[in-house]
Amino acid sequence: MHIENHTIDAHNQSLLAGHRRKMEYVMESVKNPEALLRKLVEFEVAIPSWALGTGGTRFGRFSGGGEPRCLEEKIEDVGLLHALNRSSGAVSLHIPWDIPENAAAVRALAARYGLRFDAMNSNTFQDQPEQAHSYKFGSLQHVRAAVRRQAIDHNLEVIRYGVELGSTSLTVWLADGSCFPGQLNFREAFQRTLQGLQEIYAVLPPDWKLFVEYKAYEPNFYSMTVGDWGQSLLYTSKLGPKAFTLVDLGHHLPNANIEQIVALLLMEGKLGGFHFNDSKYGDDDLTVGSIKPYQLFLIFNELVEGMDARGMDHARDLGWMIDASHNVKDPLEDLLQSVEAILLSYAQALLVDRQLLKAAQEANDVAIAQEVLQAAFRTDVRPLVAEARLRAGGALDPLALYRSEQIRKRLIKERGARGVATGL
Ligand code: LRH
Ligand code: MN
Repeated sequence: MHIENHTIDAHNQSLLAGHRRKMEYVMESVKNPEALLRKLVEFEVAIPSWALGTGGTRFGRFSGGGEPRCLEEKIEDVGLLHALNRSSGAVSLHIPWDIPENAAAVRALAARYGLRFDAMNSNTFQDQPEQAHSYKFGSLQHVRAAVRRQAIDHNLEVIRYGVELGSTSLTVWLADGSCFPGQLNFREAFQRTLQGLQEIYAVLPPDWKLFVEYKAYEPNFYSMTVGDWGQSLLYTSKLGPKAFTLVDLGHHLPNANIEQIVALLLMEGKLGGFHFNDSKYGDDDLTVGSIKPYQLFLIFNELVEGMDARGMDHARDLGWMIDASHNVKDPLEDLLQSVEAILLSYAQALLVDRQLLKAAQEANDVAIAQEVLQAAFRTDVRPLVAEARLRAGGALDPLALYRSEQIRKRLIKERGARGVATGL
């Protein structure tokens, strides 16, 4: 499904007057708006290839129809998102759910939509049909060397696909752990896992990064062998300078202070990137910013402060990726809302008056410190994010245009109502 530029222009024309009025007000009330707009135009978020169809739970899955039937149609859908918001210029693939049979052709197709390939994701949490050894009791942690070998070889294969596609990073999320006390020797499981990661790290191409993603529980419910940021940091510190910790917002125990975790990982130079989503209870994989938008703002506040302290490039030096699952929303609408929420939080974090905040912190003026933060959080930056889209050639209101163009209806007509996309 391709959306014509003239369709986007006509949509923008219809909204321009109202947008200009809102921008006039924002441009007066915001310090240095042009610099902020440049940063927003540059900022892009990678779309997960496994979240372009309807997600489900063990209790059921309710397909919305028109789902991509192959990798090429997934790239088409990400291309559509990028045409609408000009901030989704990368795809993150999951292997073997999305094996590029012809990598050169897939790479060329993506380039036609202005897309590049972000982190590759390996999968040693499911048994594939012809697989020799089961991952029931783990992969890199497994007591049997043959299972560990199989898992290491899979990750090397994923790196090979990534090199062909121009990706420069691998995300390893391990479902490994235990469900009952006594099931696992924690020390030996850690050491076997570290050894496996070291073999993977050893073959990383020079310009690649290895992201080690942690998770507090599920599918194991007593221990996870990469269970929290501390354990991930232990691995990445022992692995070397190309290994970093990946923060999936849904992978924490209730009430964890994720913004503090982010600040400290950044301070250590070991923050690799994010899997953005939102949750109320567990790894709910809900729309970004739909449940805890203030937490997302506080995370971006630490990111802007910490990245500037290290002179990092906001758009390029960390992995910005979404990891969500859409049980009741149209997957493309959900992703449009998620990208929007990320850009809104980034824009608000850029508005924080750092001098005023520092002065309040130095004076232990707690009330003013809160006022400074919430002044930014309570600023309506939607016109700024829309303006950045407009300047980048996107739609002022991507969701409205997606609806008015009846894209889902057209996808169902083209692909049918029953197709099931690979992924979660
Ligand atoms: C695990 C996870 C991981 C992916 C999977 C699809 O919960 O967040 O990042 O491999 O979801
Ligand atoms: Mn994730």
